[in-house]
Amino acid sequence: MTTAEKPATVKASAGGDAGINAGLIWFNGTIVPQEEARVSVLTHALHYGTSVFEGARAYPTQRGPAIFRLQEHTQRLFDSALILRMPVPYSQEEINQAIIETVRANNWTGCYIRPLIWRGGQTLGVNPMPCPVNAMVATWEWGAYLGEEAINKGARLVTSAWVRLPANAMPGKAKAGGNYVNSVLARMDAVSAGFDEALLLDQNGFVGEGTGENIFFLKNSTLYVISHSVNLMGITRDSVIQIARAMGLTVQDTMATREQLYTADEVFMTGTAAEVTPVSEIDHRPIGSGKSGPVALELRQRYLRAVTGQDPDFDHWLTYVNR
Ligand code: PPE
Repeated sequence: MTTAEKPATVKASAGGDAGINAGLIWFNGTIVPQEEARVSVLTHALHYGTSVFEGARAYPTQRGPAIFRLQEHTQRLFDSALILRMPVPYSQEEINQAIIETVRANNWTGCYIRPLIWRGGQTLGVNPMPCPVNAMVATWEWGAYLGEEAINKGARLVTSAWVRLPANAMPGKAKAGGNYVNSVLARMDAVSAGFDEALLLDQNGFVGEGTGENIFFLKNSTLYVISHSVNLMGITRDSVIQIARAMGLTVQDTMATREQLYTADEVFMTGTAAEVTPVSEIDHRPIGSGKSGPVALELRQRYLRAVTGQDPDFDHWLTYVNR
């Protein structure tokens, strides 16, 4: 095995996050350099996945950086915490302010935003109740989630052998750290097999979601969006539904089997990180023309206009960082 083929092993005494430049991090109420935002190896969340998080983005606009749907992200973060019975030691307004301050402190024009709330170290053992609840907000620059090629040529998906979390096993609507082992397993298999992303089905074989995206498909001019069922209620999903309706498309919520995706005119995925990413192939079947679909690309353009403050109809979605 050559060095290049070796799997990455991280042996970093500093914690192994050197590949991410997060600059200044809001850490339990104060802004500190990334090197100082450290936790103990006996952190409960590290052992049992007892964390909840968000993924939001700030985009450059003519009026400086703006955070997209900030309150909706904070609300979902608190909903996730409630589901996991984690008492958050901050108000929603304090978390909103922490996010704004972190973007401002780093002078980003645009960035990805990762708030995280987790059970710290006090006792180890499954019961998290004695462990203090911590919070942080980190930001960094994050480009095309599945690469530029996935946008231009369309992403190539493969149905995963891993099933999307059954509702009575894990709370899929909580953005909880532990839930993401499901996504991690599916993503590793897909990438190792040469695909861009995995398609997860639910326990009954219906289409669930990607490892970090919701799924839409277009058939005979109707836009179908996979129903919430076991999936995360995506904020991008909701935004794209509203944008599609505003452009005159009929949008319908539905359950679907995988062959409905195979035979769709277009398929695309939505997510904060993925934005709107067209899908060109699933399980070796070309979707529609086998290229990025025109409706997906149009919705992507309109979404990018909305997030960058170029669509007055959706300006209420933006929180401007410099007021
Ligand atoms: N499903 C899952 C499982 C999911 O993780 C995301 C977001 C979505 C749907 C779309 O939700 P929304 O971002 O509100 O539209 N995935 C986040 C994490 C990605 C990661 O790799 O980490 C994201 O896009 O920020």
